[in-house]
Amino acid sequence: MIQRPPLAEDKLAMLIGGRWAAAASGEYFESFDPFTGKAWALVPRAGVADVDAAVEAASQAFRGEWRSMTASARGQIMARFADLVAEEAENLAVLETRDNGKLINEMRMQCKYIPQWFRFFGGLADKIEGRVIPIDKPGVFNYTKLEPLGVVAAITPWNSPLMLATWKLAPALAAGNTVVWKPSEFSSVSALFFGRLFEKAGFPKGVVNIITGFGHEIGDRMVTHPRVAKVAFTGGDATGRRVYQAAAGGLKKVTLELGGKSANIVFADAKLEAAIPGLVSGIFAATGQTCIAGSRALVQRSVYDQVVEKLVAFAKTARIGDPLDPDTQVGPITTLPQRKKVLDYIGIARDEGALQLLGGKVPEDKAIADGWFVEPTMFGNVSQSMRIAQEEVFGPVLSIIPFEDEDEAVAIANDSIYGLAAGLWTQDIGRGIRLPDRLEAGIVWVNMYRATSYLSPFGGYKQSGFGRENGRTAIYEYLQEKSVWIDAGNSIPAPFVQR
Ligand code: TXE
Repeated sequence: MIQRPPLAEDKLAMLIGGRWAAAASGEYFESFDPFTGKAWALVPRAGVADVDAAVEAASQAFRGEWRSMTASARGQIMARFADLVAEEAENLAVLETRDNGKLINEMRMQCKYIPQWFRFFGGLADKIEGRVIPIDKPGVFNYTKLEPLGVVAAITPWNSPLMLATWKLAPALAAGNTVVWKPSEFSSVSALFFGRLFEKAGFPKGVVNIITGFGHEIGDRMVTHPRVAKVAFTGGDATGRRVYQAAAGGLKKVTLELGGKSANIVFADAKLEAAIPGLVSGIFAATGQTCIAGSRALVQRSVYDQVVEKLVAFAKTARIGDPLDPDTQVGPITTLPQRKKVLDYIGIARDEGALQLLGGKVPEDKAIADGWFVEPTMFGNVSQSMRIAQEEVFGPVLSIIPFEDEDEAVAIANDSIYGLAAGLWTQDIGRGIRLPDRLEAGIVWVNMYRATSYLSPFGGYKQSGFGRENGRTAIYEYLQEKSVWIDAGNSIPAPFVQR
C-alpha cells in the first residue's frame, strides 16, 4: 500500500466571506478514504446558519469591489488562480484520490487540466459584448448589456470533485457572479485546499465561499435562499428533480447535469482493436462512477460473440488495487452506500435473467479487503426491458446488448429516459456522419469515448438535464441581458400612449 501521511490539520475549515470558519454549531463529520475504509479527515458540518452566512457574504461581495472591477481585471485574477492550481496540481490530485478513491492517474490528469478552464473563461471575461439595436423609433438609442446574475449556488458530486466544480465556478466568476459552493459530503477535502488558492490569487473576500455539509441538511436552504439567483447542480437525477422543484418556488435559474445510461455502439465494420479498449474505458475507467459512463455496449450481432470474447479477455486483465498506485486500473467505489447500490443492481440483473460474463462480486484479494471494491462486471444478452438496461448504476457494470442494423441500434440507444452521451464505432464515414444526427444525446463521440474539453459544450438531452457547461456558450448560463433605451432626440413624450 502506498503511504498515506495524515493531514497537517486535525480539523479542516470552511471559507465564508474570506474567513476560515468552523460550522456555527461547532460540529464536524468524518471523510473516509475508500481504499482503507478509514476516516482520514474531519470536515465542518455546516448548518443552515452557515449557508445564510455564506450567501450573505457572497451577496455583499457581489455588490462590492467585484462588481466595480473591470472584466479584464477579473480575468487576470482568474489567470493567476490558474497558475496556482497548476503549481498545486499534484497535491490536489492526491487529496482527491484519498477522498474519493478514484485513480491517481485520472485525478492528476483532471487537476492538471483544470487551469485551462480558468484561463479560457478568464480570457472570455472581457469579450462579452452587448449589441446596438437598430431600433425602429426615431431619435432613440437602444443597446444591450450582459450582466451577471448575482449569487450562484454550486452543488457538486463526489466523482470528479474539483473538475465538476470548475465547470461551474470558472464561467460563473468570469461573468462577474459570486459563488457559494457545496462539494459532496463524500469528497469535501480537496475543495477546502482549492479554496486557499482563491485567496492567494487575489479574489476579493466573499466572491468564492465554500461550505461543507450534507445535502439533506443544507441543500434545500442553498437552493431556496432568497438571495441565491441561480443554482448550478451536478448529481443524481432524483436529487436533481428535488433541486429543480425547490428552485421553482423562488423562480431561480437552474442548470442540471444529471445521470446517464449512455450507449457505446459497435458496428461490425468498426476497428475492433480500438473499439474494445473504447468500451472498457467507457465503463471501467473511474470504476463506472461517471455520468458519461458508456454503461450500455450495443454490439452488432454479426460480431457479438467475437466482441464479447475479446471484451471479457481484455477486462480480465484490469489491475484492481490501490488508487494511489499509478499502475492500478480499477479503484474502489467512493462510498459504502454506492457499493451497496452497485451490488444490488448486480443481483437485480441476475434475477432478471441477464447472463453474467465477468465479475459480479467483491474481490477476494485480501490485500485490498479494507477497500470498497466491486469487480468489473459484465452482463450479456441484456434486453431493453431489464432494469440494468434502463437505470443508472454508477459503478463498474456493463450491459451488453445485441442489435441487427443501424435502425435497431438507434432505436435501442434512444430508448432511455436519459440522453447525456453516446459513442459510435464504425469505419463507414457515412454512418459516422449520419448517426450523430439520429442519437438523442448531448454529446456523441465517433471512434472515441469520454473526451471533454473547456472548449466544447457538455450537457444532456432529455432527463440528463439542461443547460450547458464548457465551451464559449457556457458563460451565457451565468449572464442576463439588459436592454437600455435612451432618447437622444429631446422629444416630449405623449403622456397617454405607449411609445
Ligand atoms: O448524489 P446526489 P449521491 C448518481 C449515482 C448515485 C446517485 C446518488 O447514481 O448513486 O446519484 O448519489 C447534494 N438539495 N450520481 O447521493 O444526492 C449532495 O450533498 C440540494 C450521478 O451522492 O445527487 C451533493 O453535493 N443538494 C452523478 C450533490 O447534491 C443536495 C454524480 C450530489 O449528490 C440535496 C453523483 C438536496 N436535497 C451521483 N441532497 C453524475 N451524474 O455525475 C443532496 N444534495
